[in-house]
Amino acid sequence: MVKRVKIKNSGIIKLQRYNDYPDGNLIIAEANRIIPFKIKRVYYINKLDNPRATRGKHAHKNLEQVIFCINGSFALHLDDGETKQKIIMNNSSVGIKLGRLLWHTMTDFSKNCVILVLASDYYKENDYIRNYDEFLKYINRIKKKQK
Ligand code: T46
Repeated sequence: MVKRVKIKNSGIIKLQRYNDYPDGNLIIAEANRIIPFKIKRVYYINKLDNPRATRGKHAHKNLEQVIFCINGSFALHLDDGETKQKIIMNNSSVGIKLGRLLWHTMTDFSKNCVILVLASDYYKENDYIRNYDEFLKYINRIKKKQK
């Protein structure tokens, strides 16, 4: 797992963890506290048996999320339009914030990989930007407006 995230609108989120090995671990995520928003949706991705599978390849206009790898490992590729970073996700108590306007792609799933995502809103397809050139144009439009 990475020590520092250099991408805008992202960051590392470390959950409280009770290590009771050999009786297992207990890991806690509280909304509006360690998770920086009210959680409206939870989804998980499993059965990632195809080693060449690629998921994500999009950005969100407004949605905020925190992504965890709660079993196994995968590679998370982040891109804020200026900086790119690859993060190996392999620690179930450490999540990465996927803030607004962050192009993200997931690859290199281990066979036992399970991804858990906590999201600030319900599913809305019109919040997705699924084309990379459109993503760059969208960011540039926002930057111009902010000047
Ligand atoms: C994200 C990454 C990390 C729904 O109908 N409701 C939902 O809540 C979700 C998440 C998806 N869907 C539908 C939309 C598509 O027809 O499920 C289908 C697969 O979704 P998608 O191709 O967007 O899956 P991923 O794994 O590429 O992306 C997902 C989330 O969609 C996305 O918000 O940030 O995980």
